[in-house]
Amino acid sequence: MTFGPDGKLYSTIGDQGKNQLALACLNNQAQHLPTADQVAAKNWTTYEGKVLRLNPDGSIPEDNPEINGVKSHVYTYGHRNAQGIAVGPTGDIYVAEHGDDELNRLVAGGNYGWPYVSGYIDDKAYQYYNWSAAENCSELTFNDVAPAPAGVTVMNESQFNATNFVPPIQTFYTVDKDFNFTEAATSCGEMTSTCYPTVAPSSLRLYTSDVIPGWENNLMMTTLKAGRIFQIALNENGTALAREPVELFRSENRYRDIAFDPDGRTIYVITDMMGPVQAMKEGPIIPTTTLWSPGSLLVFRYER
Ligand SMILES: [Ca+2]
Ligand SMILES: [Ca+2]
Repeated sequence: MTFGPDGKLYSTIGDQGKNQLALACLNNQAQHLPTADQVAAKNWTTYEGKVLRLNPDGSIPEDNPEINGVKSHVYTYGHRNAQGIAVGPTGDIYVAEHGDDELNRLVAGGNYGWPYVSGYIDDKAYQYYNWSAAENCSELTFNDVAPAPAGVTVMNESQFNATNFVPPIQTFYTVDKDFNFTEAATSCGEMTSTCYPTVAPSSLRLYTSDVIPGWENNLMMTTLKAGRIFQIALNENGTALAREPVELFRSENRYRDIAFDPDGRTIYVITDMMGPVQAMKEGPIIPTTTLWSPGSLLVFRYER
């Protein structure tokens, strides 16, 4: 959650893992929008997979977008799990999305694609398997790498044609079409997803000081399974990256959140207590759960 420059609160809600794993038979709400009746009844069940814009007293701002004819707290939708949110140097708001591994710039009323699209509409490895719509869903065994069983409908990204679709300004890093899921499952077992090239973004913060050269007005994005923090420079109007992200602080740690001391040279990072991270070694990715600094507050200091 963050305050915007407009004095409103922006709050993210993930899709709650619906249509996946143990919750495969529950309908994913990320593309579902509230009806006028639901808003009147304060029924917020469709708010999963959204970014909300609220007055600080919790009420719906009068200038919130009207989406499909209904004004609600919903500011943007079609999100998977936006764990990081930050105001950028131009006053625009950015979210770092865990699970489809995107950096998004929020546009009022925008549809960010999930679960129909992950990253760009490019028909890479991702297809939408609608498990929850299968009549026999409870009898099926969930599997996110094998062909869909009978009853589960499959949709290619290119079949999604919402006019308000907003592509990410960067992905980190979408699994390609020729990725060998079987090989990853063999070498990584239950931690298969740790071996995908995606990074599992967690938090997002803006560095505003001029102390560290080249960092002013850059976004810093922490990641869980990749063991690194990405330094992200935006272009002048904040609509795209100015250059490739820079990878910092590589370790065997799951970085949960980052904060900057007002002195501009001290950087605080908290880590997860447990969980898989990509091991630091050459060759194919393998996971490790032996973390260097589990459940720690780390301090990095710029000395020059
Ligand atoms: Ca998206
Ligand atoms: Ca894609």
